[in-house]
Amino acid sequence: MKGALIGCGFFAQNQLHGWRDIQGVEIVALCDTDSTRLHATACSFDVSRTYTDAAEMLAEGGFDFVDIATTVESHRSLVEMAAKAGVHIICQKPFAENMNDARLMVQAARAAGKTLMVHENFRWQSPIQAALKIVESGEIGDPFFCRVSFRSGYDVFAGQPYLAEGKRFIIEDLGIHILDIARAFVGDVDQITATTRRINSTINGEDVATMLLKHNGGATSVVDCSYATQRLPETFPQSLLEIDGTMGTLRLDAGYQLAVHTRSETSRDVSPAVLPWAEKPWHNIQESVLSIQQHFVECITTGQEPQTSGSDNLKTLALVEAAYESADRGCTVSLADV
Ligand code: NAD
Ligand code: 89V
Repeated sequence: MKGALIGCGFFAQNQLHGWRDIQGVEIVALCDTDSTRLHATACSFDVSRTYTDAAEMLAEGGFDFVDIATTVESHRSLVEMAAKAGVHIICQKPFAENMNDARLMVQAARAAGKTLMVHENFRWQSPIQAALKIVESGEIGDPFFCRVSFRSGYDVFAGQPYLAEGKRFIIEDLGIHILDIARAFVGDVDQITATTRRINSTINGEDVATMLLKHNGGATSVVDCSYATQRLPETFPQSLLEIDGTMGTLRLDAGYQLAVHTRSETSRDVSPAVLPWAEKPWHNIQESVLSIQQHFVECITTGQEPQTSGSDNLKTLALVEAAYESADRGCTVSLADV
């Protein structure tokens, strides 16, 4: 299977390592409007076809899928172009700038009959997958409470300076992953109530968000995110879990310690692998990049719908929009209205 990647920035380097680790996949073309980044990346990953214009690359073709690793402003036009060119698409999060764009992107891929998946990789982290397996097995019964918590003081702005510039920050960039994890554990959501704060006065957006979710199936979850939390040991980029079920509880604690309490108690270390190209503390995210890309390839091969398809991701994106609306208006927002 041949692929092309658009956007050779900070995070794309992980994606290119991931593609290189998947047997039977080859990235044959790269595109970036910044020719310095483009050529440095082409040289590191030994890719001979390079383009500064995505339309030109898509017109020349010669690949089965495109990996869109640019920031959100370009996602709609690139997804629509790729769909028109008749290739499968994996697109970074946040999927779109608004719900209207996101719906049109899903329609474009559907009309082309091509797979569209969102690179929503946090649920693919191996500690989260280990916890999901336990909940799905029924071991703790029916989950009625879920807390997904990401609290850190890590300087994300060093690697991703654009995160300090936008009017929106933590819900759109990071909360989107944490909300998606809550959906993976306890399903879709009816209502959300959120509060936000900006603690770091050198950035434009909010860096703390606390969200209360009422899920369709009756569970309640608390999703809390902060980049203003100085803690030792620093837990970046760990998502911690507390799930209470009718027959037991599950906790994913700091340091990737997974504990399950039913009639008996088990606890184990579920630390992610450190892949040869990975670097701590990012190894957890880096391993999930490989896993989600493997899932994408498997879905294309078997024709199955990806877990985090464009259409599935509309529900995560709607939660982001509803959370901002709730925080702005100081009220609970129904997802039916988003
Ligand atoms: P970046 O700014 O470092 O890289 C983006 C690159 O895209 C730049 O080199 C830019 O020149 C290029 N680009 C922009 N528009 C283009 C266009 N139309 N055609 C070709 N090239 C174009 O950004 P980043 O930090 O790598 O983030 C990229 C995306 O990845 C963001 O949406 C971000 O939210 C996401 N991200 C995801 C994770 C994750 O774990 N899933 C982690 C970090 C970043
Ligand atoms: O995953 C992300 O989207 C990243 C980070 C983990 C730093 O928030 O931006």
